[in-house]
Amino acid sequence: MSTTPQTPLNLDNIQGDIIQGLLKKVERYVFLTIKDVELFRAGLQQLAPAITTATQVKQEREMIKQHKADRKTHLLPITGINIAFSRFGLNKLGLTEDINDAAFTKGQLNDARPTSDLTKPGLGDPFDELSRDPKWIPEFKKQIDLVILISGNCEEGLEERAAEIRQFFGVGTPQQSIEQIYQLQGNVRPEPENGHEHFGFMDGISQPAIENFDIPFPGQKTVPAGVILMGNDLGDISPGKVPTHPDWTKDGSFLVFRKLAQLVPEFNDFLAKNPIVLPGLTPEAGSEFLGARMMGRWKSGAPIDITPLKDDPQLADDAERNNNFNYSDTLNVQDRCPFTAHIRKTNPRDDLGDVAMKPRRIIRQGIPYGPEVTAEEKLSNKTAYDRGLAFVCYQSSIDNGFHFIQESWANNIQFPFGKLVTKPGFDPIIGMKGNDTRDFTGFDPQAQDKSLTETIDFVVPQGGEYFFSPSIKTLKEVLAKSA
Ligand code: N7H
Repeated sequence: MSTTPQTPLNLDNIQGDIIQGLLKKVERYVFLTIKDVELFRAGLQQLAPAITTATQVKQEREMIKQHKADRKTHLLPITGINIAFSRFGLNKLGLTEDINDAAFTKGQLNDARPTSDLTKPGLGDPFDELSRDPKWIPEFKKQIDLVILISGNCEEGLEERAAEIRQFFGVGTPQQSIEQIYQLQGNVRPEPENGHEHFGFMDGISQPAIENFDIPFPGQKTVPAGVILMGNDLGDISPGKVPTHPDWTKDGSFLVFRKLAQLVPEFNDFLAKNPIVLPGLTPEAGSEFLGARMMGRWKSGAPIDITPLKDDPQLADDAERNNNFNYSDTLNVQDRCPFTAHIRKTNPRDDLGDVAMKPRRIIRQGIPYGPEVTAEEKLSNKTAYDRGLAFVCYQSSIDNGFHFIQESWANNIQFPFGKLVTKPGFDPIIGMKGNDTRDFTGFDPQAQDKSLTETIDFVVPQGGEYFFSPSIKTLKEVLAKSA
């Protein structure tokens, strides 16, 4: 626990999605370019008061808690709006100074292109051999200046807010100041899969707690606010560098967006074909076990570091217990959790220790998109409809956060370092190596260096961009103000 006195967060100045997440059953991401800067600024002045702040989200969460305590079952009509700008958008609005984040300045398209630098393999997205461009949908290869996030508990509520926004920016009139490049709408999956992503695993269980704001659950690590929010105490520094984010970034955060398609029938087919064989385990249970060891949690969300051999849905639902593990008893063995399991690769906890982990923490706020798997897809083991994760995460440094986690951990076959197995392999969920196949070890508790090869990617990046989610003050007093 830090003894340094810290300034409380100015929740009125922070956009609502960053530290707590907009409340949502559905969420639309609208990707736009600015056609006319001055008209856009005028629209932004109207939009700014409608942006959902962290204060509002905090109140809404309390309202929902009360609503549930009163045993009311109808959904409260809550909607939300947030906004974030790419470096193109900031430049158009006159903010051209260096924001001191290489990934943000480069943009995600450049970051996703294959590199010849073996020490910095980048995001590793599959690419077209001729153009060397990542195999993204064309919309994400265009210049995107900003993204507007609209959330709600139903389609109607969300559409009402979208119409309001279109009006601010004169859409469909001669005063139109923006043009839509693309939009993606996500939705929480229907019951009983509510809260689970498309591979079937419960998501959104582990987030860092923010010092001076959250009360951490047992095992939940606390990070200084500056790890997520720029210009805040401690943490808002790159290791070895002085904090050099410009003043106008204070209370803002970088928003990483990735459209990650998930090939669910193919993933399930892979599990079915490679069950873990143990005495007394049926092939179905062996497949479920393999999935749990690739993820580090059972589908219910129960962590395998605590319950390695069988699922425990009660543990999964218990916030006092479901993050209370740190691999400290298994630093060199994988009887419980493989070194390559998705949650161990992306948050290796005591494999690295608190000090090294702090600058690498991110807050994830994504939502699944696309329909449920159809009977026909199940039968053919082939994806016919686009579905996946609208991946969103926040951090005060993309270089230290998302970019580092993807490049240096998920895509790095030697990470975590210093284990008896010197090349644990890729993160079997999100590890990428361009157009090559990927291996991972540790899945078989009885033969921990045995390796499995994924010949196709079950998670396919289809595009994205790096954005900056400004404070309300910067939105009103800098971005919406005429130069
Ligand atoms: Fe991951 N999944 O639903 O299968 N992730 N993730 N992720 N992820 C986590 O602990 C998933 C992706 C992290 O603190 C869980 O909340 C899928 C990227 C981190 O112990 C599940 C995709 C990055 C954690 C998933 C995807 C991360 C985490 C367990 C892509 C960053 C917390 C639930 C389609 C580069 C680890 C939970 C911790 C957990 C899934 C992407 C990072 C189920 C499907 C791109 C830091």
